[in-house]
Amino acid sequence: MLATAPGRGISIRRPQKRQGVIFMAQRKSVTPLIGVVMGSESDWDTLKHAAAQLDAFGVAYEARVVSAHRMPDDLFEYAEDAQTRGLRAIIAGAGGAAHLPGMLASKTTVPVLGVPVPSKYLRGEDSLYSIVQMPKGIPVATFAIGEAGAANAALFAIALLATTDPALARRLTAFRVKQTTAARSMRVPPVPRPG
Ligand code: RP5
Repeated sequence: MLATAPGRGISIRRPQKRQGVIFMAQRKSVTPLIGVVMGSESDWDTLKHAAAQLDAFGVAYEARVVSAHRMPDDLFEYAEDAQTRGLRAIIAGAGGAAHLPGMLASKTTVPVLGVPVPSKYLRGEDSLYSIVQMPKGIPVATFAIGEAGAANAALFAIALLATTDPALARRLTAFRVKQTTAARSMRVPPVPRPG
């Protein structure tokens, strides 16, 4: 099966509440390859940057709220079904105690990419330490706090898929070349002469 469906229209649905789960930005009639899950709808401001990156590469994904401490049974079910549903990676973002990524990882062998969400009082340092400090045996690949981490988690997931999808690999290379070209054209303004 192709990992991506280039050229197909993306159907962005309005967030829709169903049994405590929010479904967003799902591609019609394409099996999602990447799960984007978060502990609260307040995390979407950060996780939407992962979704946008996946969209930009035409990678099919699903986005859901699966709160570890408020929906533990849903979390277990999501993790247990991930492999059979065809998910190739799960991007999991949470803030504060942030046990969502680690708990998901403990219940599935599908790679979990953790995104620390900025928190109100500790600016996401709590989320980062919580996600990155997994004890030996259950890994969570942990990214930067906030939107850069979310976008990079998506780029990492794309790189994983690209190992078996040459068309996607070419798009990833083109993306890198574009960034390089943009950086090479950057100029700094001249320093004003004193006096
Ligand atoms: C965590 O608590 C979520 O991941 C979120 O970052 C944080 C706050 O959640 P809300 O109070 O905004 O629902 O579970």
